[in-house]
Amino acid sequence: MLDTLGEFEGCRLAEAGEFTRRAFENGRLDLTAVEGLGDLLAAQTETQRRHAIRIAEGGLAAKIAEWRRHILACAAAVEALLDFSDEGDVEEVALASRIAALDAEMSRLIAQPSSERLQAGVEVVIAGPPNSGKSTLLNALVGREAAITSPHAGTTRDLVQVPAVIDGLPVRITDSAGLRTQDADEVERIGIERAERAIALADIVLWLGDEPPPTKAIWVHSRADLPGRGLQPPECDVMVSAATGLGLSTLAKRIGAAARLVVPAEDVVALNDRQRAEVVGARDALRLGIVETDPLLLSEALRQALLALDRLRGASYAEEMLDQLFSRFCIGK
Ligand SMILES: Nc1nc2c(ncn2[C@@H]2O[C@H](COP(=O)(O)OP(=O)(O)OP(=O)(O)O)[C@@H](O)[C@H]2O)c(=O)[nH]1
Ligand SMILES: [Mg+2]
Repeated sequence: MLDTLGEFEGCRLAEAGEFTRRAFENGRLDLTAVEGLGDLLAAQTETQRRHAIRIAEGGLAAKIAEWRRHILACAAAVEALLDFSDEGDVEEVALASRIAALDAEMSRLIAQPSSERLQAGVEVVIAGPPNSGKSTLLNALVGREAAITSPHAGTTRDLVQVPAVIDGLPVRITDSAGLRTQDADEVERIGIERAERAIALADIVLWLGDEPPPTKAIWVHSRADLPGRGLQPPECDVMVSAATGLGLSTLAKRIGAAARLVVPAEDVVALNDRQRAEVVGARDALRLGIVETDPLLLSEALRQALLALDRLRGASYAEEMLDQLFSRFCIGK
C-alpha cells in the first residue's frame, strides 16, 4: 500500500517526528512540550511516564509563561524608572521582591535532580565479601539468572549490570566481585578494583557483609534461611533470603525509598540538563540585575533573562538541535 501511495506525486513517508516538528514550527507546541513528548515515547516506567506527561502537557511551558510575564512587568517598571527617575523608590522595592520571588522559584526547580536521572536509572550496587549471596540476590531481585552463582568463593569477577524496575522506579542493579584482600588471584583482584569503583559511584549500596559496610549502605543480612542466620542482627537494616524470598519485598521498598531521594520528586516539574542550563542562565541574569543600581544595567539583565527563557521554550533555537531531538521520535509521530 505504501509503495502504491509513494507513486503519487508529492506523496512520501513522514520523517521521524515530522508531525510534532510541524506542530512546533507552527507554534502549537513549545520546545519543552516537544522534549516531554520525546521522553514520553521513551518512557519505560510509571515514574518516567508521569514526569514526561507533566512536561508534555505544558507544565514547564506554563511556568515559563508566568516567569516571562513577571520579567516583562519588571522591565516595564524599569523603563518607567528611566523616564521618571525622580519618583523611583517605591517601584524599586516592588521590583526587588518580585525578582527575589522569581529567583526563589527558579532555584527550587534547579535544585531538583535532572530528568536524565530518571532515564538512566538509579545506580544500585550489591557489594560484600565473597560467597555472601550477592549474585543470588541480584537474580532474585531481577527474576532471572543474570549472574552465575556457585558455592565457590570468588565466582563473580566482572560487574554484572541489569536494568530493572523496583518499586516503580528505574534502577540499574550491579552485582560485583566479593571484596577480600587474601586468596584472590590476578583476575579476581581486577574484579575487586572494579567493584570498589562501582561502590564509589553508586547511588545506593546493598551491603551483604557481616562486618560493617565500608560506606553508607543498606545493610542486608543475607541467607537468612540458613541455620544460625535466622535472627536479624540489630545493626542490619533488613533480613533476606534469596532462596525462600523472605524479606525481598521489604528490601525492594527500602531500595525504592532511597532511590526516591535521588530522582526528581513526584510533584515537581523535572528539568533536563538543557532546560536547567537555560533556567540557571535566566536566574543568574536576574541575580546580577538586582544588585545593579543603574536602571540601564538592570534593564539589560532583564533582557538577558528573557533571552534565556526564549531559548528554553524554543523561540530561538539551532536547527541541528531540533534534528537531534526529533531523531528520537518514531516515524510519523
Ligand atoms: N540457603 C541459601 N543459600 C544461598 C542464598 N543466597 C546464596 N546462597 C548460596 O551461597 C553460595 C554463594 O552465593 P553467590 O550468590 O554466588 O555469592 P556471591 O556473594 O555472589 O559470591 P562471589 O561472587 O564469589 O563473591 C551459593 O552456593 C548460593 O547458592 C540464600 O538466600 N539461601
Ligand atoms: Mg557473585
